[in-house]
Order: sequence, then C-alpha cells, then structure tokens
Amino acid sequence: MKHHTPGEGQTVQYRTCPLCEAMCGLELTIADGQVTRIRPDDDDVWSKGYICPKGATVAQLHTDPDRLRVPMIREGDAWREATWDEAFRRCEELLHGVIERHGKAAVSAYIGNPTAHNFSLARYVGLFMGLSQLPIIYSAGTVDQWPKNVSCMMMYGHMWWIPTPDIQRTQYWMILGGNPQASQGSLLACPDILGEIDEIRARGGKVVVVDPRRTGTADRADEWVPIVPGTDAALLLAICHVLFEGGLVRLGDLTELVNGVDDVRALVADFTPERVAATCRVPAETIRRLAHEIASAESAAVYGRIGLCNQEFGTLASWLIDVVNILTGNFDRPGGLMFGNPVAWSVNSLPNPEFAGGVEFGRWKTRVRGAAEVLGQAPLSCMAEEIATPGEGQIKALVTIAGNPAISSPDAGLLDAALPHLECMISVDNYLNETTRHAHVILPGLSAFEQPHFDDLITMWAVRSAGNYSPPIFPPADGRPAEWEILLRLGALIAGMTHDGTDVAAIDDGYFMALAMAQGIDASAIMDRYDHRGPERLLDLQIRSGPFGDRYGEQPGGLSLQSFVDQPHGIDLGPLVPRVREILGTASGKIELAPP
Ligand SMILES: Nc1nc2c(c(=O)[nH]1)N[C@H]1C(S)=C(S)[C@@H](COP(=O)(O)OP(=O)(O)OC[C@H]3O[C@@H](n4cnc5c(=O)[nH]c(N)nc54)[C@H](O)[C@@H]3O)O[C@H]1N2
Ligand SMILES: Nc1nc2c(c(=O)[nH]1)N[C@H]1C(S)=C(S)[C@@H](COP(=O)(O)OP(=O)(O)OC[C@H]3O[C@@H](n4cnc5c(=O)[nH]c(N)nc54)[C@H](O)[C@@H]3O)O[C@H]1N2
Ligand code: SF4
Ligand SMILES: [Mo]
Repeated sequence: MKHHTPGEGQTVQYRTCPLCEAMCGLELTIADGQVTRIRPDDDDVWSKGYICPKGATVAQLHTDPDRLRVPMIREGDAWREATWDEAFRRCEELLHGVIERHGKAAVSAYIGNPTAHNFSLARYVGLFMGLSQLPIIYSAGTVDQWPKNVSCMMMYGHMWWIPTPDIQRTQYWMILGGNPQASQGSLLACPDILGEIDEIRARGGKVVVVDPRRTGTADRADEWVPIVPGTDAALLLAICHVLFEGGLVRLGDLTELVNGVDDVRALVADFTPERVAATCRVPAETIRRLAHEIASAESAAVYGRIGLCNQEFGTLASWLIDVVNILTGNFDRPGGLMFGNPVAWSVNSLPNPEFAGGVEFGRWKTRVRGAAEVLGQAPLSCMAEEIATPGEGQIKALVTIAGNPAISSPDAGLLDAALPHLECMISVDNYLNETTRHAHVILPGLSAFEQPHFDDLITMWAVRSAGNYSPPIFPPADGRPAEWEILLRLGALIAGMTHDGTDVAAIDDGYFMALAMAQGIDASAIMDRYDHRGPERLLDLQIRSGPFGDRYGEQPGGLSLQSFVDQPHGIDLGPLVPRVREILGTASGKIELAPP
C-alpha cells in the first residue's frame, strides 16, 4: 500500500469525508497545525482508495476565511460578532417574544441536507424536535426523497428503512432517475459507483439507465432508455403487467410474507406496454424486453432516485420500484434490493411512536394552501406563503439548521422575499449566505476537522456493513459549543426554558437514557462509564447496542467505539444480509405490496 511517509514535523491522520454518501476514506498529512495534503486512504476498508475532487480539497472548508467561527448578531443591516452567551440570550429574547405574542404555532424550523452528514446534527436534531415540540416543520426531505419515505412507510411500516440495490453482487442493475456519475449515489451508499457499473459488466451482467437525459452514468452503462419525464410509473406498471402476463412472477422465500399480489395483478391489468408506449415514448417491445431481462437475470436490482421522487407520479413510481423487485424474487436477497445493516444504528431507524397505530396522511392541512401533511411535514413549497400571509398561525419565528432554502426551495425567490417578514430568524450555519443573511442570529458549528465523524443514517442504505471513526484533528477554540449543544439549547429555549436555566448535562443525560432504553439497555448501569457527554457517548451506545456490538459486556468480542478508535482504516463487517423479517413494522407483519 502506497502510504505517504510523514516527513519531519509531519503527522498522518485518517478520516472519512463528510460531504456525501460515498463516505470516502482520506489520508491527511498535518504539519504546523495545518492539513497540508489530502490523498485517498488506500487502506480504508470501505472506499479502498476511491475519492472525488471534493474530498481532496475538503481542508479548504476548514481554512476558509469566510467560514464563521463566532456567532453573528444582526441589527438592521449591520452584522456584529458576539459571544456565545450574548447570542443565546438574543435567541431567548427573540423566541420567547414571538411565543408570548403569537404562541408556539408561530415557530417553525427548516432542516437542511447537511444535517444528515454532520456528526452532531444527525444525532441531535431529534432532541431539538423532541424538546421544541414544534407543530409544523419543513425540511429538504420534501424536495428530495419524501415519496420514497411514504412508499416504505406503507409497504414495510418504516419510513427510513429504504432498501438499497446490492450493486456489488447484482447481475442486472436498472437505474431510473439517478445520476451517480454526478451525485456519487443517493439512498445508495457505495464508493465508486461508476467502478461498480464496470464490475457488473465485467462479470457478464448488464446495466440499464432510464433517464430523459443521456447522462454520464448512461454513457457508462450498457443501455440508455430515454423516457418522457414523469412517466416512469406508467413504464413500471407495464413492466409489472408483462411479469404477470408472462408468468414471470416469482416471490420465492417471500411468498408467505407478501400481502396484495392479486391486487397488484388487478391494478396492472390494463397497463399493457402498447398502452403506455406513447406516454413514456418507450417502445412496447423495449418494455417487454426489459421486463423479461429483469425476470430472467440471475439477480437484478431496480433502483429509482430523485428523478422518480420529484415528479408528478413520484409516490407511485417509488412504490413500483420495490414492487418490481419483489415480484421478480429480487428482494431481501443478495444482488437484489436489501435493507442495510448499520454498525451504529441511527436515531432515524427507531420506530416512530407517532405511527404506532398505523399511518394516516393529511392529519392537518397547511393554513394558506390547505396542503395535506405527509409523515409529519408540510411541503417545503408552502413555507414562503406561511411566512408571508398574515393571520392566525402565521410563521413569525424560523430556525434554519444547515440549510439554504433561499436557493434550494421550490420557487426560492418567494421565500427569499418572505424571510424578511420574520420577527425572529435563527440559523445554525457555518456561513453567511443567501438564507442566513436574513437571520437575526447565526450560530456556527465547528468545522469538520474540529469534531469527530462516524456516519449512521447514511449506512441504513450502505452496500456493506462497515464503520469508520474519525477523531477530531484540531481542538475547537475554548468555550465553543458543538452543534449538539446549540440544538439542545435552541430546543430548550423554544420549550420555554431560559438560557441560564438550561441544564445541558441533565437534558443530554435524559436523551441518552431514553435512547439506551429503546435498545433494551438499562442506562443507569452504564452512565458512570462515561466521563463525557454528547454525540461521542451516544455513538458508543449506537455501536455497542448495534448488531455487532458488545452490549456492554453481554456479547464478548463485540464492538464498541474503542474498537474503531483502534482501527483508523475502519472495520468491515461484510456484505448485506437478509433482514426483512427483522425490519417489518406493518400492522399485518407482512410486506404490503398494494397499500391503499
Ligand atoms: N433547483 C434545485 N433545487 C433543489 C435540488 C436540485 O437538484 N435543484 N435538490 C434538492 C435536494 S435533493 C436537497 S437535499 C436540497 C438541499 O437543500 P438545503 O439543505 O437547503 O441546501 P444545501 O445547499 O445542502 O445547504 C447547505 C447549508 O448548510 C450549511 N452547512 C454546510 N455544512 C454545515 C455544517 O456542518 N453545519 C452547519 N450548521 N451548517 C452547514 C451551508 O453553509 C449551507 O447554508 O435542495 C433541493 N433543492
Ligand atoms: N456533487 C454533488 N453531489 C451531490 C449533491 C450535490 O449538491 N453536489 N447533492 C446530494 C443530494 S442532497 C442528493 S439528493 C443526491 C441526488 O442524487 P441523484 O438522485 O443521483 O440525482 P441527480 O444527479 O440529480 O440525478 C437525477 C437524474 O434524474 C433524471 N430525471 C429527472 N426527471 C426524471 C424523470 O421523470 N424520470 C426519470 N427516469 N429520470 C428523471 C435527471 O435527468 C437526472 O439525470 O445527490 C447528492 N450528491
Ligand atoms: S465522493 Fe463524496 S465522500 Fe467521496 S471524496 Fe467525494 S465528496 Fe467526499
Ligand atoms: Mo438531497
């Protein structure tokens, strides 16, 4: 292995790039308190030397002079730096003022995408929500994967267990509405996906890309199938039609576990390839051939991503992806769609008590447009009008967490124009940008190099069970709270506590104990093992009570955080394993193939 030998005064550290789902291992050379060189970590058990150009330049985020390092308070048009106490007191004044004048319903939050990739935020956004009990929140999720969350909730009883294509073992991969050549994969964590496409082809398999555009991914595949945007559901219905018509349906081991096969048969009866061909502009013979190829492949994985979510029939298309896999026996088995098996469970993987009695949509409607809530959220496209339209329930205070909705939300100009109406806007963000320029207070997090890293949420759809712990490289400046503490404090302020009266330690202990309990671990017996709080303590719990963990001694030889500290290139625990019976949370205990 071609490691860089550190020179005089240099040290080498390894860490995971936090920027995307590929989770690449980096080798960093450090000299004079600076990261002077970044190369791929060839020994990383997961990424094995793969990185992209962003990974090699991630140090520039740490040194960027524009990155905020102290809280900022805005008065009129003028920004000034503030101490942390001052900033939190200002947040208290603003939040409590809004709640006094307009009630809690006037407070909302927007949760952005980097939350999922950040060591503190990913683990503590749940505590923020639990403490604040905000009636309505918004997130990047509703302009990303929400339709998939819906279909998984209805089929498997859990919105975050999203099955992933087992591309390292499949013989046939069909990609609809995803472009890993640009994105590096999404709801599919795997390093070097284009390399995997080459591997599938090299072992005699086939890769097909269904996309209106001829993408870089399509160029790397065997076949590109152009399609009219928004018509994938029709294509997939026709593929199902052919499966039934040709006697190609094979449920295999899942036969007893699947409800609704006859309902699907009836639903697809009219969707012949000939009937949908003009709509999709995919020839009927191509549709028939694709259905036969999927059914006859030794293993096949049909995968849909954002192009299938953000379209008129996004929920139908997201559901049908899984239906095709299940009908062809390509579900919960190697080479098909499989559920991940994370080394460290994510807070998102816990059952949501809100849906214990089954899922219901439209439990409330947005005030202005009357849009139905879905899985507890209103569409992001409603946020601007909820801020701008006067009346009972108007949003007067907004907390943004690692998001830039002034450019990422639909019709973003409307939101940009609405944000100045807020009486209170607080941004947990590392930059002064299009969104945060409207805030009254900006609370910056630490740089990636000043905090540990260990992915959890993303590994729910990773192609292998692997984990890699990255220690911080540089200590944060004295007295700087990490983002977990910022979220905890903001949640407490919204809950009515004062800044001075917030007992961070007690709240964090309570959170830890509740999460331990959810794993069947008696927290009182383990609390005194820890001399620190926050996400690192939680990570140890996540690993120890996870599938490979030592359960605090009950499972000798099992893993703990220390096991990963000792292995700077990570620990690989193997490929995906069948897990559907463990994961199913539907009332029937079965896969609902044809939910209402
Ligand atoms: N036109 C168009 N719109 C889109 C999309 C599209 O393809 N086209 N994609 C949609 C999708 S899939 C998504 S996920 C959303 C993303 O939308 P958002 O999540 O709203 O936007 P991002 O640009 O990911 O937000 C990055 C913000 O987080 C801050 N940030 C980065 N790292 C950290 C950190 O470690 N801590 C903190 N506190 N802040 C941090 C940055 O400064 C920035 O303000 O956009 C959606 N909108
Ligand atoms: N460099 C970089 N990488 C990123 C991000 C980033 O901002 N920059 N963002 C990350 C995030 S938050 C996400 S969610 C992922 C998204 O990752 P992907 O889901 O891979 O997203 P895209 O690369 O936008 O590819 C979507 C594809 O869908 C196609 N498409 C559009 N409409 C339709 C349709 O109706 N039917 C079909 N079949 N196809 C359609 C588009 O032409 C496009 O090729 O990327 C992640 N990776
Ligand atoms: S592919 Fe993603 S994780 Fe890998 S180096 Fe690039 S940005 Fe980082
Ligand atoms: Mo996204």
